[in-house]
Amino acid sequence: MRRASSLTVVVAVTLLSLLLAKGGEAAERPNIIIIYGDDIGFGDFSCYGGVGVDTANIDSLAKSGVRFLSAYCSAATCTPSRYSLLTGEYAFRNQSAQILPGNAPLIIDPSRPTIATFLRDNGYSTALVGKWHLGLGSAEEPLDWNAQIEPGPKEVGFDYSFNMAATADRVPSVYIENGRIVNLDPNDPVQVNYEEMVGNEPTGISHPELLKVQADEQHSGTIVNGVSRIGFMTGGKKARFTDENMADDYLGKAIEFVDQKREQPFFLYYAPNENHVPRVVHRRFQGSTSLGPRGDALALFDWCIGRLVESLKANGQYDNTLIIISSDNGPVQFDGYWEGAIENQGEHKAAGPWRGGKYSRWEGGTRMPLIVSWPGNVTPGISDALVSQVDIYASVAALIGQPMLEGAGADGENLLPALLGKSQQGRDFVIQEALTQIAVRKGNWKYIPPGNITERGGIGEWIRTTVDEPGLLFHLSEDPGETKDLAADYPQQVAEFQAIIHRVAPE
Ligand code: NG6
Ligand code: CA
Repeated sequence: MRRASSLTVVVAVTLLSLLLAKGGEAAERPNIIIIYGDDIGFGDFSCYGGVGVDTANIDSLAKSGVRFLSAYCSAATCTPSRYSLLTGEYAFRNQSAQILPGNAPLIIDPSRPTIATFLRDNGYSTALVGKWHLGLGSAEEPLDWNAQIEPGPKEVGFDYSFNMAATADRVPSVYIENGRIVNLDPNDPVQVNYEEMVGNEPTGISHPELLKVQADEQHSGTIVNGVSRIGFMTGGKKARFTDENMADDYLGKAIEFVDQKREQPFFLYYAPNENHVPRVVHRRFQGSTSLGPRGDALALFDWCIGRLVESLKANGQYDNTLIIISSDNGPVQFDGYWEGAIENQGEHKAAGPWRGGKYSRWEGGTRMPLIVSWPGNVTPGISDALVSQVDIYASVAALIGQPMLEGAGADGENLLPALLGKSQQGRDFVIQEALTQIAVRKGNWKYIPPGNITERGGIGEWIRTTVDEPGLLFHLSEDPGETKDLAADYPQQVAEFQAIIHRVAPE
């Protein structure tokens, strides 16, 4: 038998890899990046009508990708939404999936496979960079912050992690890399307490003169970097983060991770702090928008996305990377710190046309910006398909053509064709949650069962609305502001919603 010449071999191998890259294996195993903003509302990006802040990098991905108008996060606060995104299960099924203190134990049972576990088991290299807020350590014993911090991201599927424990406004104000506090001096151990003071460091109450930004009582615990936080910590002086550098720190780690993954498909869950409080951004961005620190943080978020995309392009990874951009809950202006967000918002409508924002069962609480980009593989456009972040896991499983792992959350639907802009067909209805109470959107209708609705009002103010029997019913396309309750006029419609709730979310 004649041996193939080396030229023939080279040609064959090249053809084969081209084939794989085009329609075969490589195309079904794109890199996947979920960029998860914090407290960013439906109307915050310029492509969604935001004014006073230019999100050119996000807008450009939206233009070549799909921009969704009826996309939802699972809840109007962080922890439950992140829980649903990773598990594919509605958060109201897990009683612990509520805003967590910084020293809460991990609320995802490590025996339950997340989207990260799933992708890791299917050959992906997986990473978390940024905000976690799903708890660390086990519920059985108090966490020692100075040892290996586990279980945590690794035990629920992330090969690599560089994260803060909870939020930037909660202690401990340190980064954790692969379960270890970064720059921890063993002679200066970290202690964290949410009930009482630990150590003798200044707090927002004892030393207000040390503060860069004034805070409410809740945010007046230990002062780190001139910002008082929720909770108390002591020790770990060298390990504490600097808010002004946080976006750059996370971006640096995200870029480092993707740079290393040129041969293996990767999944990056990139969760920057922006636009959560405290909004203490880098000097480069201070005053860069007309909206004050809240707008500056949005501009910074957009800039980070631009740099990440640039780096994917430089590495030749961009065309084979599915990028999903969204947020964990609706917007809030004042959330504990006097940053001027209300005073400076001008014409900008952070929740777009929707009522309410973070914490609330009004649309603004959970109706999110969502952009899906994957050059050559999405049909660019604007989509009104009803999709929820709880569907991302099942859709990604469909994308790579593998069944979800046993024990995965069962609330998600495979909406891959909709997410790729190939179909306008979304889910039939979606459950929205806010502070453990729910609402349902189906078609043009939205139903809010009896209970109450909580939202932030002005500075330091909360608004609570009581919802009586039989609940509130709104027609969203005719009444996006949820002002005209039609429950009394459409009892049949209300009954249909109640049946959905009875079936999907029984008490
Ligand atoms: C709330 C905090 C708020 C913010 C939120 C969590 C008070 C009064 N408010 O409890 O400032 O930290 O929790 O935000 O403490 S989230 O986006 O992580 O859900
Ligand atoms: Ca949030």
